[in-house]
Amino acid sequence: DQVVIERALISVSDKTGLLGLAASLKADGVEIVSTGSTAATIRAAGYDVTDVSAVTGFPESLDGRVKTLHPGVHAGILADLRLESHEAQLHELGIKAFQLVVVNLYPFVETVESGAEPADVIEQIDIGGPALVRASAKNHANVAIVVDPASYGEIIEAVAAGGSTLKLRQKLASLAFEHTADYDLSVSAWFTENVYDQWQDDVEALGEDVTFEAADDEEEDESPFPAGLGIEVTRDAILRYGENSHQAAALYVGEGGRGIAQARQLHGKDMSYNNYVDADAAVRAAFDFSEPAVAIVKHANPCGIAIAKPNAPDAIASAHLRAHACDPISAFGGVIAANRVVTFDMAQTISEIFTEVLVAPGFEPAAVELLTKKKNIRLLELPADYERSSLELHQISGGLLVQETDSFEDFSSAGWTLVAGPEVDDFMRADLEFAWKSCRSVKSNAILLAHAGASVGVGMGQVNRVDSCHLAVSRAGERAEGSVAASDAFFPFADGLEVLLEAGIAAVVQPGGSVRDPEVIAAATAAGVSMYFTGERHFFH
Ligand code: 93A
Repeated sequence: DQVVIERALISVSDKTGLLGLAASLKADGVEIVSTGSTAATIRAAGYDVTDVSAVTGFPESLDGRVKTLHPGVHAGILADLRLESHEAQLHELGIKAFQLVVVNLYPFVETVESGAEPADVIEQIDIGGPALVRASAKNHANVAIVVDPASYGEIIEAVAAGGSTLKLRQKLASLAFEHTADYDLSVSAWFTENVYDQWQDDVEALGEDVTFEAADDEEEDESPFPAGLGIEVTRDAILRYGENSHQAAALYVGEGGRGIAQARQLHGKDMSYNNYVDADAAVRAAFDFSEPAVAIVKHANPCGIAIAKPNAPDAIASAHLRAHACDPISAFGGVIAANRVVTFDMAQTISEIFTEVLVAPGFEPAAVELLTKKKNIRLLELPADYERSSLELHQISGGLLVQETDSFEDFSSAGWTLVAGPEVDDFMRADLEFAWKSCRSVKSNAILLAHAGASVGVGMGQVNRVDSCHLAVSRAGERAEGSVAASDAFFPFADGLEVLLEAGIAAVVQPGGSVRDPEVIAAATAAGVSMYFTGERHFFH
């Protein structure tokens, strides 16, 4: 099992003991192949050395990133010369085998410790070196791998004694894999820490305060928008992370505001970024109604909205039950908003459904007592005089889009125009008004089917209206029959409406205004279904 050493590959960053090793190998007639500065060091001491580029026929390139990563090198290391086939292939390919590989890796840890910039640290992640080490260690039946100058003495002795023994090569292989594993652990640890540090830097860069200053030039201006926004926000909390775990995030709160950002958390784990986004969407939906209302939101879209008659017994609990019934599958893990105090009955139902956040203007003490027994739910109490911001800000790269909030003030059916079918009765009119309002908090393209003050099918966020119709109808199932439909914007063709008509909807409300309105009206008329135009659309993105 002794392997005679005729050819060695030496590629070392740490040149300790290198010349002693080279001198001894040369004295024993070993051919040495080396990379860049290793070859230069050996050659400068007067020893004969072959450049690795002469073996690969390829220059050391990409600033040294590719030196030994070449089949001319790796086949010479990985050939198992106990097999005739391997020997024959090497011969055919004109590749000579190595019996000794001496490598130590780029000084990654030392570079990190020197406080180098991340880009310089990354350059010190050795790729070719570990490949040499692992290949040699795998093929320890044929190759001795040395990763530490402390082992040079042992290998020098072995060469002088006629070659490496299997026992020595096995020991060296074990050390080699330990070495590359340690190395990779250091690299991995650096990534974790460095990414975390960058988060901290990002958060620091966010600063404590952000002020949208009024611009100096006070031009005469008719718009509701001041030249500067005059909104001052202060960092309130660093969130665990943003929309995803690799995004740093913080909550900034406006002075004197009364929105979701100022809500008081009564119970549960810290609020996350997504919790806030969903809670805001849920509250926005529930607070569009003056009647007791509940909205259940997932990924910023309602999967159930319902209202109850103000004088109904436990109206808010009933609104919740009916909102939940819209789409119980999606409601799992949802964020629930109520626009009234949460009662014990409502709490009891919710305690049986996995819910991320429950937000409301208040909670009955018995409801809090029950829900605080649940570890996973977050309870959020809105400021007593909760108010939505009157402006909506949407960040785009390099700026902010600002718009007035799309709020319902007096959007009753009184201003609608009947364009198809007969006038509806009061019950259906109330449902149409409910559907129209609810549909406003569904992301475009939005189609919402409703019955008796509750959504029964929601089609949201699709890139065409036909798909939203299909989605709403399929979610409603049999409940589509006899329900009313609302569409956040006009039907550009009759196709979407036809999906709803086929499902048996009884009435529809939509903005109107498409050049193809006549076709859409004709489809509703032919089906005997009442259709109202509101003249106003409610996109929501
Ligand atoms: O940049 S690398 O990942 N690409 C390679 O192909 C490669 N081959 C050997 N680093 C590579 N090496 C490493 O270069 C060795 O692990 C050793 O640490 C270093 C020796 O380079 P030089 O002889 O130029 O000092």
